[in-house]
Amino acid sequence: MKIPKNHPRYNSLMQRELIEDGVKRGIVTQTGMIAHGRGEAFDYLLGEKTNPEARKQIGAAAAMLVLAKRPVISVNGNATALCAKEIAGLAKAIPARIEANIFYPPEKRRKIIAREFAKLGAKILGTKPTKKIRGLGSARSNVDAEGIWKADVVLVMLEDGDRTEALRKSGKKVIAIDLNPLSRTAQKANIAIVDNITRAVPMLEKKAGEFRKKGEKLLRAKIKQFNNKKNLDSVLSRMRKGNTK
Ligand code: PTJ
Repeated sequence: MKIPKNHPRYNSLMQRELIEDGVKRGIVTQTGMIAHGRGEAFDYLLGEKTNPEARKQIGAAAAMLVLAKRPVISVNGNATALCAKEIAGLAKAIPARIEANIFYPPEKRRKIIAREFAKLGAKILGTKPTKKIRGLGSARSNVDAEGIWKADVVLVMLEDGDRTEALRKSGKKVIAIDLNPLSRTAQKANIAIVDNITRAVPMLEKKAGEFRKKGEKLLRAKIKQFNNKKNLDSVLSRMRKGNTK
């Protein structure tokens, strides 16, 4: 379907098309459509815009990514379908490695995801995972020895479950992008960005570019000032008040 650019719900409809197309091309698991619908509902409650809390969260996250020694951006099917190009741009700006990590079979989807990034000139990890993150029963535990396994900071997006907790238990810092402020992922992350990945990733790229020119002291201060729980509480009260356009 050709969506006219001036359609009031253009962005939202475009995202549906990308997910549908991703399913057809084997990038997105069918359950990814349910995850997307859940995200749409939360995004609606946020007025489908980046709110002041998210701006703070993005600032702290960009500082953490720029200061990291081995940052890794973890991508699944939905993230790839919605914004592979923007993720590749963010990885360059930090700089960070990208690793495919999926929950649902088939495992060959890791290769399909890697091919999508290869088309954009980005070589990613995760097609031959040899290490396992402890405490996870799912395929999400399978990680690349040179990627998530050795990472000090991992950026996860568009997933809920127990991975953030397991990554933190293994000594890593976790930044999560999740539209649900109540999800386990958002609650357990060091920094949760409650925003749509299609808006948050380009903003993170911009901030990371700016922060690379700043001193370490200022970036450390940004992280120190940040309080994940306080920000999530503030997002929740914004949603309850009704933040529609
Ligand atoms: O790893 P894969 O490719 O096998 O796919 C895994 C999915 C995405 C299917 C799986 O992780 C899943 O079922 O996720 P959940 O439990 O539905 O969690 C997805 C979370 O992402 C929910 O909290 C949604 O609100 C949120 N979400 C959905 N769309 C977006 C989003 N957050 C940010 N931006 C979005 N566009």
